[in-house]
Amino acid sequence: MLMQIQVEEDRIGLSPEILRRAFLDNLFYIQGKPLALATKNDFYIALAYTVRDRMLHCWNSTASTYTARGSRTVCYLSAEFLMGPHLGNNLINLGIYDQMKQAIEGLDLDFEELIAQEEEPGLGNGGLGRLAACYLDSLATLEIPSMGYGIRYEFGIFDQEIRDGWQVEITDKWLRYGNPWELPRPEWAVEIKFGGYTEPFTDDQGRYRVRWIPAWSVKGVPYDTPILGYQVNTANTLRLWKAEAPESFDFEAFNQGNYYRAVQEKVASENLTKVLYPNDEKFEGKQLRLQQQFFFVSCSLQDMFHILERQQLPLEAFPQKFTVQLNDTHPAIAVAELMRLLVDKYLVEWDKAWDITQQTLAYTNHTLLPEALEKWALDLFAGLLPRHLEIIYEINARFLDRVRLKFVGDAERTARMSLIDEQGARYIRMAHLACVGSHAINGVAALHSELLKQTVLKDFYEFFPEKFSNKTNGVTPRRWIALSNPSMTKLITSKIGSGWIKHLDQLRQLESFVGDIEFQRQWRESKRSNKQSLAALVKNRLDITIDPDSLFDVQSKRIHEYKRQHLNALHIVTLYDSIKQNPTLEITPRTFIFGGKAAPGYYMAKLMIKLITAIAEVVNGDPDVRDRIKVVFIPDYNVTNSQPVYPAADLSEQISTAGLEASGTGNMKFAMNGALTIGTLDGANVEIREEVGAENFFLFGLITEEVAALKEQGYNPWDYYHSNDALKAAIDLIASGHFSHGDRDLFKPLVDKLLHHDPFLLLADYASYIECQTKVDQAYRDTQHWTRMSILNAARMGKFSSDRSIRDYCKEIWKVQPIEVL
Ligand code: 7GP
Repeated sequence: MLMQIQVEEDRIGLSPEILRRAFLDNLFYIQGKPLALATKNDFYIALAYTVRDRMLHCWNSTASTYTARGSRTVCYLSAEFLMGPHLGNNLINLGIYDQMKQAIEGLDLDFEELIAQEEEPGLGNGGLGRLAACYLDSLATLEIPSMGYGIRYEFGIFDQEIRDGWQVEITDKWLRYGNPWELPRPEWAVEIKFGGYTEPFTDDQGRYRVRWIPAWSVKGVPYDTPILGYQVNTANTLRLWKAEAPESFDFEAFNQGNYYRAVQEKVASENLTKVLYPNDEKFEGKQLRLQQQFFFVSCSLQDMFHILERQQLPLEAFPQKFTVQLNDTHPAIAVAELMRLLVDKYLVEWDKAWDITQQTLAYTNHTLLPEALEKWALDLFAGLLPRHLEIIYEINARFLDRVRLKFVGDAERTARMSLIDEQGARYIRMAHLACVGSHAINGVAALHSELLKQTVLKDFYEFFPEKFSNKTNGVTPRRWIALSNPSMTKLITSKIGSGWIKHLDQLRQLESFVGDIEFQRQWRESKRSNKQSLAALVKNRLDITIDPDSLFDVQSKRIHEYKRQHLNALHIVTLYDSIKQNPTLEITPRTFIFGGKAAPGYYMAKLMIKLITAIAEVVNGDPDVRDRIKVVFIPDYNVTNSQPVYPAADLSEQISTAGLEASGTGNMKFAMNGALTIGTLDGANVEIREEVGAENFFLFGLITEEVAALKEQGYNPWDYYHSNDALKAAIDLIASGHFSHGDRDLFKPLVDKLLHHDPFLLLADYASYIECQTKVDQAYRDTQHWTRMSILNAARMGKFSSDRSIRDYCKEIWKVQPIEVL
């Protein structure tokens, strides 16, 4: 019989007085420092433990409740979780932000400064990783039994510095000062095997079986982080795996006594979880990456089997106990690994194992870009996972038999759908594996899900249409409004109460205040104070003065040609050029703000950053411009640095080539915080516009079908260049060296690509974009009307709460119910 532990008031109490005592206690007993000797980091750690203590009893009650209720659990498998700093978020979810602020300020410490001490866990690149983080927040808030499974990278996404206008990558040492939010669980470590060969044998019951003799192995150690929901007792777990050398590995058995090579391999094993691959939407067929993928997938699946065992459930119960979501194809090897565990380890017969696998797994696709599609060279794959290759061959043989039966004589289709690409060098197609092994397949916005069915997954849609559905992305209003935008939060709550933080649809109630002059004034005041804060940050970090009364026009996201930051740049150059031609030109003063990282190996993206910073240098320094336009590139865009950006934006740039942005989630964060969108009909922009109303959205550009048709008929960017004087002038100015101290070569690759290929149709969309920007310019002058549009945007964003997305997944894919934790 377990004894109920005596929980001391100091560990759970929520009043400022108790919080203060607990904080000092933690400072003394955990950091070992009296007030007088403590550094800012000591204070931060003491503060973090004070908060963590208050989460731990929820965490333990949650675990006991789930065990007692035998809950069905959502397992979200993702190679990336871009969590952002935990402290502020946990304070919001515990509902003690103000009490803690009071407690800390009572000690004459700067509360915001301590919160800013946290090094965020940047364990993701961009949208896909941040989506996973928003989903964990919603899963906990909706009281859904769930577990996030991923990789504990020692180095997350690099820190970005800008030197001489260029991006420079700095190693992200986020664990340098320790991580108070995680608890290592070495007692639940698992072993992961790699390489070697397989051999058939007959077991003692006379069954034909296959044995995998691996060449090396690593140990996976789980590190658990509690994920607390908003004002509920539910605290779920994010379980991230770290690779370590195995305790005892009988390398002599495989290595003929080659001791040094074996030791080398042990060192290599620890490199497995060292670093996150910094590519966004570009596949790099590196062996270490495949090791990472298999490592965390196998760790997680083995963990699920252990849970099943601990709860004394039979193997058949696996798909009832667990529903596993594959966040893109990075964990798609789960299809083969689950089959291997069932068939080879647990001796389940193939058909039965296949049923379990399909019933368990579901797959989300996050991009249509062909360069992102994962396909592993067969030799590389075979060297690392020989048994999995055999299993994939078997899955493929059985699957293609069914294809041939349904589409008799259609050999081309069979070849297209094969799990193995055999046109030349052979590859394993991970998206195909994910589709075949899952019972559900979804895209992340309505348009994207349609395009999936019409393009990359067309054959699969025709084969099993019932598997396909859409789940439009969402973002958590806890971090992206309540925490990031306290002034707007306070204003909204003063009008409609605080229920909207959990039920974002309630924001609709703001519509009844849209004509209220006093409310409009307060709305503007809130936006202005947010702009002022961002201006102060920019001044502080970059020593650039920006005017909070100018229009803040923001594009922040990963730098990518398809996202077209250079189209935005062309607009700036056009404005600059018209001011130079006509120095008295009257325009709405604008501050152009950019932020985002480029993949280190993506030259064109890095050149786009250089172009923006080069334009900034010239424009900001030109006395003729007289502050009518300013350009700022905010370095090191990450979750922390993004939080003051969304609330300060007037205009949100969502200008990807139609059909290429699967959803976007920044678009949602901006609009929720009262920014208007200028955007193409792409990704979730389509649905945002539907919700907020076409009259409150600045639409421009070709639509997906027009993009396809134009490319089909033979697109020639030259025609646009020669027929549009402003466009020609802007491009010529860049080519002339005006922004590069006379250097005509610097931007040549970028200019040439636009003039000769322009795969993302900037030139085709330029005129429409500029015309739309002129409308923005005019609309902003009508302050009242702009305010009205801004309020309506925020009021109508209920659909884009990640709570709605998660409810859709729960109902339509995962079939799970909430379990209340008392
Ligand atoms: C992104 C998509 O580009 C973005 O449109 C979407 O909002 C986000 O996923 C979340 O669904 N994709 C990635 O970040 C990515 O790396 C390649 O995709 C697998």
